[in-house]
Amino acid sequence: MAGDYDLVVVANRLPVDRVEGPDGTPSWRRSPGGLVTALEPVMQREDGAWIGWAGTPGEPPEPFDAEGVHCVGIGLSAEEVEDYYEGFSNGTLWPLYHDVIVAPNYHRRWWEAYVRVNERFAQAAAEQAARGATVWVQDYQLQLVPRMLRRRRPDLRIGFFNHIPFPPFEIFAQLPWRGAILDGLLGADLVGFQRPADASNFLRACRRAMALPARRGVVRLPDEGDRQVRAASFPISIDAVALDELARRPEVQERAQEIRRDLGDPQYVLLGVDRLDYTKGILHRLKSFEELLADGRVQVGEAVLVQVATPSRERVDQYVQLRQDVEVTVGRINGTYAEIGKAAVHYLHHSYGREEMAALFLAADVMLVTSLRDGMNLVAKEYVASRYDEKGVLVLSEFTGAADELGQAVMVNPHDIDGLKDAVIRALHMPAREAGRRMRAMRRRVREHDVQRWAASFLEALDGLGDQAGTAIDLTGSPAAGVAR
Ligand code: GDG
Repeated sequence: MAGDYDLVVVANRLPVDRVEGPDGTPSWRRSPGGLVTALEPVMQREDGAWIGWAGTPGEPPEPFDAEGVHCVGIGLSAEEVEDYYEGFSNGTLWPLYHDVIVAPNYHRRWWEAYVRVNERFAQAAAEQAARGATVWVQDYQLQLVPRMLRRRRPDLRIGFFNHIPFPPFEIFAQLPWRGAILDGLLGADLVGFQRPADASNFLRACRRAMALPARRGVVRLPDEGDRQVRAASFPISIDAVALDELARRPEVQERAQEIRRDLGDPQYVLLGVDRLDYTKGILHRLKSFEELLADGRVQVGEAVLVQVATPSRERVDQYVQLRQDVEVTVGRINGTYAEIGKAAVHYLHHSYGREEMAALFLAADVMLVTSLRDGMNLVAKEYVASRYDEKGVLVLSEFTGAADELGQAVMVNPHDIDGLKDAVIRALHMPAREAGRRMRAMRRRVREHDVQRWAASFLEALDGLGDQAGTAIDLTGSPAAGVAR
């Protein structure tokens, strides 16, 4: 029952969005995500297939080819979208894995849907993968797929990458289905995480919940002939060169100047760009800015905060609540401090094109990334990659994966509002030479560790494991992955 594809990516979403032409004819356009950028070259070279949900409930589209990738759609009923996606993925796992910032909900019906949908993804992967192929499963929505796939196809080489944090065992232990999730992941040959700390948390969970020998980045499975599963960190990144080039375009630079003019030519532009998600620390950011205005340490007209909050998961209760809280807070700040023609906060609840994002990054003197917990945070890296002029200061939460790499940012603990306020003032007043030195160092890091290198290092590590007859994958660059203890 083997298929034709030597490399199969399994992700919650397909790498394309459905668009309708003026006459109503549907077509597929590449979605802007980093994962697509990272994998596109290798998918094209390796005869790759991509398995994912098309993003709307109902029957899946027929398999189709787009941008050199064979796309296989998975169908989800409206009820499965509610239970598997909004429910178990985003109402249980997402808050649990982000240190229970909000309380996770545990519902057996959600779990049953998660199992059922994971089976469907695993079955599709089993049908597409050629004998000895490599299958790369992405993220927390599909943690059971590695095991389900191995049962069907023991000949495959299976990798899994978790884009969000893996929590400490004391938190993970809450999950009623913790053993099943770990067993699901242990179906893989290689389990990748953003930070070494996430890999360590996973290994500890294997020891504590499964009583398995798990040391020095390897879990041994005595019941499976001592098969070994490797766990390591592979910090994800962005297409740094593409963003640098975009930011250098004259029309993007002009747009950046126009944005500053439209904001009333303030001395300081502060910027936040996030999905509207409670993990991103948007309320903490707003509170510190409000207090700086109240204390008179920044003045309206002199400084303005632009907050892009991209709509996200709008049917999940906690996101409805967050949106209300953010909008009440922005309204209060502007009501109290704004003057006619001089807003304190520009709150933008929409998503923008890549050019506009690059122009916003260029227009911002200070970028505020204040996540309470974040697997990586690509926005921090995107800001750095756009600043070809070596200007601008990044204020970065220590609770992001990016903080492991961007040590020259102004680091903050977003829970410490006084510390956050001081960090913002420090960023606003940082001498240009110091800001330039820090930005140069961060730019070097992001350029050298880009998303292509991330994908190559994961696939190389996977390819170098085990004795299954995997197809060798031709990749350039050979960065060492971090091994967790
Ligand atoms: C998860 C993990 C991890 C946002 N608004 C617009 C827009 N974006 C783009 C950003 C960035 C991406 O979306 C968001 O990535 P982040 O990494 O910041 O955050 P999550 O969405 O939470 O992603 C995270 C990531 O997976 C990858 O592994 O880093 O920790 O939570 O690229 O630029 N892009 C455009 N318009 C918008 O309005 N074009």
